[in-house]
Amino acid sequence: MALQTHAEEDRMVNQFMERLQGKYPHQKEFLQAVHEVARYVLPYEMFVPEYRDGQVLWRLTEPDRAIMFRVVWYDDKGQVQVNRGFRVQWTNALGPYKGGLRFHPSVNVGIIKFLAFEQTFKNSLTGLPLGAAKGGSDFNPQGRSEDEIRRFCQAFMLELHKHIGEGFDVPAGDIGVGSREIGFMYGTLVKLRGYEPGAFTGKTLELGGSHLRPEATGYGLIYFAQEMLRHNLNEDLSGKTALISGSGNVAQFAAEKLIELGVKVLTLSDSTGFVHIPDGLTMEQLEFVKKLKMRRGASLREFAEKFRLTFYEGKKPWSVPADLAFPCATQNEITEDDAKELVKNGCRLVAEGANMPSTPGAISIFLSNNVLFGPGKAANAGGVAVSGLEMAQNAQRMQWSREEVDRKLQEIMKNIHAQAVQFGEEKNSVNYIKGANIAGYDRVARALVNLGVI
Ligand code: NDP
Ligand code: 2IT
Repeated sequence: MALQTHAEEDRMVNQFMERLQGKYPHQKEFLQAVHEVARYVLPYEMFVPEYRDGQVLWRLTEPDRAIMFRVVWYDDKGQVQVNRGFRVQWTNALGPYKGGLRFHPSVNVGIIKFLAFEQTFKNSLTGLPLGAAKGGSDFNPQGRSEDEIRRFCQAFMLELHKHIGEGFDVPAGDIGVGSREIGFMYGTLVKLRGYEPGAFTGKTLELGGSHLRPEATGYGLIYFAQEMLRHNLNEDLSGKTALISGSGNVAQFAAEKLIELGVKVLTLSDSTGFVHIPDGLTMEQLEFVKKLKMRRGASLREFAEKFRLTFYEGKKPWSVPADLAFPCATQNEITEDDAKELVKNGCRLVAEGANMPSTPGAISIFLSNNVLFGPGKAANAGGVAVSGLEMAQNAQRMQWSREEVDRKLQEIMKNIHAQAVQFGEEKNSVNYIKGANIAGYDRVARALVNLGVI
């Protein structure tokens, strides 16, 4: 087949997106996530007759099913609260539906769809037998007591338990959901159905969780960044400076690994603002943040006050000069202007701990300025990868050592990096978005073709 011109490729991608936009005009995050994939995958799909004729990417723009439900519970004042619950099961072509649950007031069907769509390619990249899903609720845990959080989790599970299970659909955590919430939800499932540790990952060790699952996303992110630096610049992380956004699960353990590797972490942030740490975050300070953030809704202002650091209310950290940036909070947190600021200040690598934290405009700025850019579906895949290892341990009725899980996590992150390089290598650089998208797509596409048109 003749090579297509850029104009032909653009036309094909635009037509594809117009068709999708016609169906889901208001789901902007979902459309954004599909566009980022389609612009690289559609031109590739054209060259593989089984994929093209099977309209594989178009099929992958619809989930297997989307479940929406009412969650009703009593708050501490005895008042009835009503929330919306979601579970979007995208595809089980490669394994059981797999992906986290997010509790955040911004959650709606478009957000859960973008996350489940992204999860499809991410889970494929891990090389493990993992399908894709995402779920959650518009419940806001901030300022809620532990009793309220437990009651909400139980009410949420009264419906969700009908749709999940070992070997079928295996949820885990995401924003607002950590091992405590997983414990409450799994506890409800145990009460309703009996012992079934394979129905959730991200459990505590006592409940059959895996060593290193809490650390996995953050550590994996830094292992991935290490590979990027070595492959492209033949450099190590040691001695560099870094910005981190967020101060939750992913941010905390990205920071921990960076400190361990001799990197100065200059910032952390949350939904109230960011803290500047000119001398670099210490382990003692990080322990304080971990404890502080166990209280959902606690502001980093308390951390700044305790250690006499400057807190920038309502601001993001991207204007602080640093070598590396790790967005670990939420979607679209790096705008085009933020990206320009990062480039102007000499940032050389951005690796996404969060899902889709960079806007399309920001990504263009990074790519056109030769900033090494590691997209979330590759860079943050360590979390779901160790979830996959947790499922393997549960199936074996075994618990592997921390060292063994860490070894496997490092191997998986190296392998994801190698796949992204294989499919993303360009003349003088690696386009990691292209590489991750095509490599992730290729494995799931092959599975879908082998399964027939279903
Ligand atoms: P947490 O709930 O533990 O932490 C989230 C952090 O991001 C908090 O500091 C929170 O601030 C901040 N944040 C959340 N929403 C916003 C917002 N709208 N504006 C500003 N700050 C915000 O979640 P995780 O660390 O688990 O998740 C962070 C990101 O990483 C998400 O994009 C998630 O999808 C992604 N991810 C998570 C994985 C995991 O295993 N947990 C795996 C792969 C990706 P505050 O404390 O004020 O609420
Ligand atoms: O975005 C993600 O990959 C996660 N929140 C983790 C999913 C999982 O099933 O471990």
